[in-house]
Amino acid sequence: MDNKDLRFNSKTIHGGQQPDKAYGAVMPPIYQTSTYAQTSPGKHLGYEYSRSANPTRTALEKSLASIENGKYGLAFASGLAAIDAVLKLLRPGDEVISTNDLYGGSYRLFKQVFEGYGIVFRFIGMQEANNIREYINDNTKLIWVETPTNPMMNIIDIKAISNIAKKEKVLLAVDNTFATPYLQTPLDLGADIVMHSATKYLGGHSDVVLGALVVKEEELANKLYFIQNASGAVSGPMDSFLVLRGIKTLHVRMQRHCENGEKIARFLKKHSKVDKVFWPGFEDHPNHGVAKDQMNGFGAMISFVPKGGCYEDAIKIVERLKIFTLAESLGGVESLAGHPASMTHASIPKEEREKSGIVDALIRLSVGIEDVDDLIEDLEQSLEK
Ligand code: P1T
Repeated sequence: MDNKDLRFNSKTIHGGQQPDKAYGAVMPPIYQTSTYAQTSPGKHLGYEYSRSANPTRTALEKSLASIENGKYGLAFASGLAAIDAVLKLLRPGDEVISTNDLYGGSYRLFKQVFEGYGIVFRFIGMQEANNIREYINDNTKLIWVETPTNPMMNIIDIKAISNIAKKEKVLLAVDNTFATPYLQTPLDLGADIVMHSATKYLGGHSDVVLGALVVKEEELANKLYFIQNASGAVSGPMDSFLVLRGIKTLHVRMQRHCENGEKIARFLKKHSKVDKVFWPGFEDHPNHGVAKDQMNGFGAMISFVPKGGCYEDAIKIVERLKIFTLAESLGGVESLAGHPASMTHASIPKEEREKSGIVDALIRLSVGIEDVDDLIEDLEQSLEK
């Protein structure tokens, strides 16, 4: 059977994979080498130098392409390195329309690095897809969407945005880090580029930093491969192996993440000490209908604001947690709690942050796959004190 025809839960394990040619190893070996022997200049077994390509990275790139229903995968040293490669498709004067609620590091890369090279960024709310129309002009070359957004869990209608992008001949890139291809496949909804911080759910074990891009179009893939090789922020063999291993259990982990996420979200929503909870699975979430249409579940990322919440309340709550670890990042098997205003989104000026709802009292949870009753008890003790 061609790997392309497999269902998602088999693609995570077999997609794009073949036993290693040397000894039939079932898992691709970690080809920890920088270079490859040539019998004559340019005559080799397919690899010349590990910045250009490495067999372990190739195995991961094929897996990424398979699970995202794309054709070409590219692995980078981090999620931000993957975003950096996309932005290098642009030229001074080009404009980007981006969701106004996004990972603080992405915002920092846009504003503090690429604005310096003459790229113009417009950060807007995209919950109503038509909002983007008035920001599109002849210079607009890229629309950057995170959905669900980090950390407000806004849902953007990928198909609706893609219809507008296609008509206007603007590239659409979707950061699929929070959803993963288990929950949504943006390329099937019309996106041109899907991006991942594979550091999160794809790796899944909080032991690796890695980024990914997946595309369908050959011309776009070649431009990105050129940038990947020319700029050189590639993932190393060991890190590529770890993410490939992580992907093999993505579907079972995500299933439990989603089950636990839903229980925690509903627990928080009815808790007397909690004011607001942000999770796309709630029937009253503003874009719940879109989430139901474009996702196969609602994920395990949840943000909330404690009642009467101020900065100090939020800090006390996260400090008291015992099973949730206070840490940056998300998507690992273990539950994490974060304080976006002072951690992941601290690089966004307070005024900008608050416009999209990232108030000082906001707490973000990455619900892991522990026994959910232990997680609920932990939140209970932390909120009750
Ligand atoms: O950390 P890195 O692998 O470079 O990925 C950056 C990135 C990109 N996109 C999204 C949606 C992300 O959440 C991240 C990284 N985020 C965190 C570290 C965090 O705790 O939110």
